Amino acid sequence: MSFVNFDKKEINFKVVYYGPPMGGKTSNLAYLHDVMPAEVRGDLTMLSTQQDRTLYFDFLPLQSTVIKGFISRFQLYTVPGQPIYDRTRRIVLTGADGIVFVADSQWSQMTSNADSLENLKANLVSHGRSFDTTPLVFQLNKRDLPDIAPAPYMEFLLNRGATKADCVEATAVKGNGVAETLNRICKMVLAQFIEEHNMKVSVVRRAESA
Ligand SMILES: Nc1nc2c(ncn2[C@@H]2O[C@H](COP(=O)(O)OP(=O)(O)OP(=O)(O)O)[C@@H](O)[C@H]2O)c(=O)[nH]1
Ligand SMILES: [Mg+2]
Repeated sequence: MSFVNFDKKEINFKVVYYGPPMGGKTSNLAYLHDVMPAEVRGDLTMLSTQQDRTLYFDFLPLQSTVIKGFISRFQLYTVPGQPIYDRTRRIVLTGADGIVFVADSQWSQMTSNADSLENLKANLVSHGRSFDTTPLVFQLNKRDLPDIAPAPYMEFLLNRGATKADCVEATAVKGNGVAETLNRICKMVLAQFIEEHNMKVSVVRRAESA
């Protein structure tokens, strides 16, 4: 959940990159780290195996826009995609304000995408969260490869929540679609924060006038 530090005038948001093994989650953070100006981004922490598979998580903090005098900081995490690391995924998902689901566009990976999406839904439920109300962007990654599913087909398979999520086509290793994905999820997270904040204000006002 977003964390407001009134002393430092900061709001911290957590965005988790989720998805099937080898889908390209770590590649998203690696690209962002490479292209973001040094004054905007912190260090990229990667906890991986020798084969570059994420073992626990990757972490990249970014400083973003100012809202009403507060600096918003987005803390980007990836989960390990390999099925055996489910407990770790659940822990990393704790308190996520937004999720980027990095799907692998190769035909051979459609079952893996679907399994990972079901796993995400179950893990959100285990945190008492609803899949349909959590800000979410589907990134259709690896669009550079042959034998990929058409984007509308993938969108049909993945994007059937009550609230339709955004879909972005990407080639994370080349950086295509990576910034757009991040922009979209950050906007959704900020919009939800502002809406929730206003809701609380209006509830207080109603109580005062009663
Ligand atoms: N051709 C192509 N390869 C990609 C793309 N994105 C990632 N890869 C490759 O896919 C492999 C896995 O990428 P990662 O970013 O490590 O995937 P991950 O989702 O973090 O994997 P786990 O941590 O094991 O869950 C690497 O060899 C990447 O270079 C892409 O858009 N196109
Ligand atoms: Mg990884």
